[in-house]
Amino acid sequence: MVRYNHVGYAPASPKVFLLVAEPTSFLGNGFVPTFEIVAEDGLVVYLAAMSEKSTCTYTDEWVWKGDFTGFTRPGKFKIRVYVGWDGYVESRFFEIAENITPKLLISTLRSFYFQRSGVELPVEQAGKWARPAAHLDDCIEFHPSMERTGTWNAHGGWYDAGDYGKYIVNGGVSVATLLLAAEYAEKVADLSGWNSSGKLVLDLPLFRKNLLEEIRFELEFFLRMQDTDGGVFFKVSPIRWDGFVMPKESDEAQKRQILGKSTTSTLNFAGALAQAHRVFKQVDPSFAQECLSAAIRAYSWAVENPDVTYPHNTEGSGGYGDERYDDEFFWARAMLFRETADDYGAVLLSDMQKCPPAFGLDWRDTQNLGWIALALQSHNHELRERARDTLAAVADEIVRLAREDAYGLSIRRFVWGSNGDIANHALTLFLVNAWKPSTDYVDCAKTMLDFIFGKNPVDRCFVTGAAWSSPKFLHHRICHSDGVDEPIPGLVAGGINADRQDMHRFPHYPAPQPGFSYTDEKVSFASNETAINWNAPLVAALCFECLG
Ligand code: 9MR
Repeated sequence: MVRYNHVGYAPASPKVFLLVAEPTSFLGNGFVPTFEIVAEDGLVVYLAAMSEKSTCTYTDEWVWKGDFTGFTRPGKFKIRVYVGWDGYVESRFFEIAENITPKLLISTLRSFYFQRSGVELPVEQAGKWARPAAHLDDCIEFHPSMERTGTWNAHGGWYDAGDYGKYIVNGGVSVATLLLAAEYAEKVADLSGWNSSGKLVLDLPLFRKNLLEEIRFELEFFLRMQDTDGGVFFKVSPIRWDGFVMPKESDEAQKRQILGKSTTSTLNFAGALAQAHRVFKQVDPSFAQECLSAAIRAYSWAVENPDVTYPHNTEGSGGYGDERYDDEFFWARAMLFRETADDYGAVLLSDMQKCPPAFGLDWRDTQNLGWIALALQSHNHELRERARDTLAAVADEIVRLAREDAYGLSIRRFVWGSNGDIANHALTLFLVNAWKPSTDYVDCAKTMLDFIFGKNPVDRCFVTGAAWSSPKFLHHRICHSDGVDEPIPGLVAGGINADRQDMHRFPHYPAPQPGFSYTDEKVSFASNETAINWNAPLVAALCFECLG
């Protein structure tokens, strides 16, 4: 009945938890529970009343809120709530510690290393999750629909999710999101001298090195996916869906192929590689220049080929189908404008009108990356202020919606990958906070992250290896075939998905209400798969939380 962050809280973070009960329970009208924070030695260290109850529409629960933000002492504690004259319910022990967020940041970033395809993960780095190189993809054929002979080198890149596909559209938003984290990590190091303050909870130079290496691994794959005419192939996938086997066995069982070249994949590439120029120009100017030239060539291809659809073949791979191109054009143009100051002025104004910002990023709706690029560029102050004000209005709306919701969320539907949406809304708040500081934004974002780490209707921490309640049976081929009991750490499950597209596989969802649409079972690809575009905003949001 107690809903809280199962990993724990940083001392200075808001600490809000919930008590939930069915409306038919003994907790009738007018009853206001009290709660205690109990230390490991049994001593009560904090005591307060909970707020009046409200209701949660997606779980049909009564919900009371408890707040112990004022308690900041590091240690291990549990929450005890008195629910009657002599009855109480308790949480498990959780931590209050400075290093909670840095640890989560490092493990969620590291999950990208474990998603690497085509290379060996040696035991010195991967430990018990070491594996040999497979899916080299350095000499693969084109799908028959492309009517193209010959072979292509599409080596490297991250696996998308629990499957062995590699998709430019989803890789693009993911790598762009990590690039935002990298940009911010750089600024903090430059501006604050934080490392010398004595409060070392994160080894910033090392973290930045890891982050840039991981990003570059994907970018090098991206560069290989550009055709000689500037267009960018859409995806690399096996011919049929793989069973739950390791990459090596998948290689023995079947071939892999390149599929499609579309306007969306080409513009995703252009946007991400233009941003890569910004991030890498200090550390490796020639690589940065290579990224920018490739981005410009890709953008020119898209201008000449403005509505080339995605490959509709989904045998062995996901669709990532999207036939609206305005938002990708906006993203690519805004990032190129930021890097080159070339005159996209008039077009960008019309892009802004056509593509109002969303609450967060999505593989399909990418316009926020355009807005963010404009908010961060320095060539045109008027555009910058307009973008900042527009995004600030979005952040205000996120906070308003989150305050209305029993669990503190601004999403209004749980879709496939809802944890990605939640992390993305948090990331929007952190980003806007960078130019318009507000504790409302930061507190609201942190509360959303609490949801991902346990304060949710299904009483689960959604990130592998992070807490006692973390997923054990992720829909992830490697996790089920590597012979290691523990799943690869740092992977976020898609989470609650009211659409339950996997009912034909007979998953055991705990209750019929939409808020209970999650189950930690391998068959539940609709709620229990992981994907890089859900992990990336979580990494970025944690990065902002740590450094900001
Ligand atoms: O995240 C994608 C979700 O928005 C779509 O509704 C769903 C069905 O098309 O596909 C999801 O993406 C999957 C992709 O197609 C293949 N790799 C696994 C991805 C996560 O489930």
